[in-house]
Amino acid sequence: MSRRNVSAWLLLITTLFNLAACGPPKIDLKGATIIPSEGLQNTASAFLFIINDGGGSDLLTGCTIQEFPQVRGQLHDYVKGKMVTVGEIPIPAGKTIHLQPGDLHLMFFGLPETLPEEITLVLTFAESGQKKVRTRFVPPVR
Ligand SMILES: [Cu+2]
Repeated sequence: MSRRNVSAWLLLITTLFNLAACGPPKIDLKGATIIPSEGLQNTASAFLFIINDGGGSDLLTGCTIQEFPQVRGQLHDYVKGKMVTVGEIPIPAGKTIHLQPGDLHLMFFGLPETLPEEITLVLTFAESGQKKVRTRFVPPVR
C-alpha cells in the first residue's frame, strides 16, 4: 500500500469513528411533575428526567409553560444548601439528568391564581431546540 493510500484509509477510519462516537444528542423528557411552592405565591418548581440517548452532548438553556407565556421560567440549582439560578444545565451524551427537590430543578414565577390540572412544560436546548412534556400539578409535600 502506498503512503498516500494509508493516509486515505486513516482518514476514512477516523471519520467513521467520529461519526459513531459523536453524532447529535437525542433528548427525551420523562416523569415530569410541577409542585406549587409553599409560602411563595404564584410560584412552582418542576422536576423531571432529561435523558440523552444520543452521541452528542446538549445544554438546557431555558424553560417556559406553553399555556402561560407570561410566566418566567428559571433553571435552579443548590449550592451549599442555598438555591441559585444557573444559566444552563449540561446534558452530556449518554447520560440522564434528574431534576429533583434539593437539587437541579426548574422554577416558575408569576403563575395565575387558578391553575389547570395539567400544563405543558417547554424546555429549550442549545442543540435539540424546544422539547415539550405534559405534567400535572401535585400538591406540595407537608
Ligand atoms: Cu428554585
